[in-house]
Amino acid sequence: MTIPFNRWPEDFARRYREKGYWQDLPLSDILTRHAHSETVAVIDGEWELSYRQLNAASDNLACALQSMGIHRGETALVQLGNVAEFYITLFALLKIGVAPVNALFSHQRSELNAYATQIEPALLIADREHALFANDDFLNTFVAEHTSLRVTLLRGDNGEHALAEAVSRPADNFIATPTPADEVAFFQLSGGSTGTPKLIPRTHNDYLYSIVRSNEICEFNAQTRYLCALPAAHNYPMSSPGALGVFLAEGCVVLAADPSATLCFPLIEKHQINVTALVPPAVSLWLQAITEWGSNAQLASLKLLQVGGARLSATLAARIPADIGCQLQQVFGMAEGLVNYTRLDDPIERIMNTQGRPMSPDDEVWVADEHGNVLPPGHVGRLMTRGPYTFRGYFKSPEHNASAFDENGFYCSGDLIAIDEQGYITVQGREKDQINRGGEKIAAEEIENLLLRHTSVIHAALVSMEDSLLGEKSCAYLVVKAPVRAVDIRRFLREQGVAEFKLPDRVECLEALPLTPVGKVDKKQLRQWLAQRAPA
Ligand code: J2J
Repeated sequence: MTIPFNRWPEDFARRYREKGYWQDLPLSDILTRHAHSETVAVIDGEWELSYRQLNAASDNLACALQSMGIHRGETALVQLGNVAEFYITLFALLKIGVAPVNALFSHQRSELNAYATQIEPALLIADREHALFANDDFLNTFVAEHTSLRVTLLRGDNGEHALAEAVSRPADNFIATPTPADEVAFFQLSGGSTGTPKLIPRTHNDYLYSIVRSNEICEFNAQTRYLCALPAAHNYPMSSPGALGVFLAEGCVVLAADPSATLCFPLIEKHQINVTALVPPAVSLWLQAITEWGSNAQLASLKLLQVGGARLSATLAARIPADIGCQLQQVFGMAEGLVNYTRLDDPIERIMNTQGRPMSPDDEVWVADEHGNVLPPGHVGRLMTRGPYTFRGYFKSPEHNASAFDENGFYCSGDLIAIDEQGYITVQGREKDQINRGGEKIAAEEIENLLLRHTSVIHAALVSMEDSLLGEKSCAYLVVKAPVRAVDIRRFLREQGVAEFKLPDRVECLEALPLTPVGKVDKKQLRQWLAQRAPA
């Protein structure tokens, strides 16, 4: 049983292998190559695991899952936060050829249902610490609704679903059964712009290459001590180079539950962290903390700060070397593949003012005008890309894929960019119907569909509004039958089981939504109105 996905054409696959990008190794090789190392791989609070222990724990879980009848070619829905079990589980599943969707810890009922409906998982791994799984009410409904589920393991459970028991039960004659390296290893989550959250099939070959290449550019090595403060399941702290880059290099990953300064600064000092990855709003909060506390002394070991996920302003960028006292690297990436980095030895002007350049010599990136013609350097247009680690289609989404790709397999990310004469990219805006709330992506259509379920709502449009800290927040413009308050709308959405960051920050009611000449909702007009109006 293999998971269907859109493959790269044969001639591309051959070229990527000839150039050594695709190594035909399973992703689990990142860990198993260090199986005998006593070096500390991951620190989660007081819990430290060496590479040998991490590998053994994932062998144990893999073996336990096999004995429960979970086998190669199946899928799993996993929801774990920034805890060591996240990596134990990921490697265990890779070893037995089970492809997970790693839901974010902020995801709720609506997102988990959407993912389970798409992948029909045999296995669910979640956490009793998540409100949904604190008791068995939701679990029972979820298992009843998703009839493919045969096994459930929960972190923090000490009964029949105990994950800890499966992790600690010694593996007995474990034989790894990873999927072939050119098949799906796991699914990444798309930031999305459509009604249902889309899944991105990632193969062992393409993902491992993105990690290997990221390590070369970011110079991760055995001395790397990386703080993972963004959600561990996100593509950025997972692979750019992220925790998997650190493991590949035999460095050390320290986990933080969130990127707050109060939590991260002491961890950086205690564990002598030398690199971490943030989104721009977290950088603002760090700078604010340094100003308030009058010192950056706790950050003395930090050499490199990666910033990405959303546009970093030049003003904020300039304060990183000055106030934090470390080097900045801009990262412009996407879970669909393409990752751009400023290089460590780039001129300072490039590092401050651009989002870097593609990491692979075989990333093909060009800028399209509205008719699909190539634009010359310096002109703003749509980002088009294909390459050795950029996917060829969303999972089971032929219709959406038909519009997201051109006839030559180039993916249109929905970003508006310019590329300069030297190949450096600046992100200028966005065409996709998405809100980037401080790096957290909200698909407008997903929330609009939920808003339309409200009995008072006739029309709904979710648009971005500028925010000094987050960059963007969301505003819901509604046409209603009966008056509604913002709090009611937010409560209603919460009841629909959607992640908290997707709730509109502001709600406005209108007589009618403005329309474009072709009759679509004129979101540009709505955004302009918001920009002109006083803050709520
Ligand atoms: C402006 N917009 C950016 C940047 C991403 C590394 C880093 C980030 C992601 C990520 C990732 C941006 N400036 N520096 O997966 O491996 C916006 C763009 C892009 C979208 C992708 C990685 N960095 N963005 O953020 O899949 O709009 O991945 O298309 O969550 O974030 O979002 P996502």
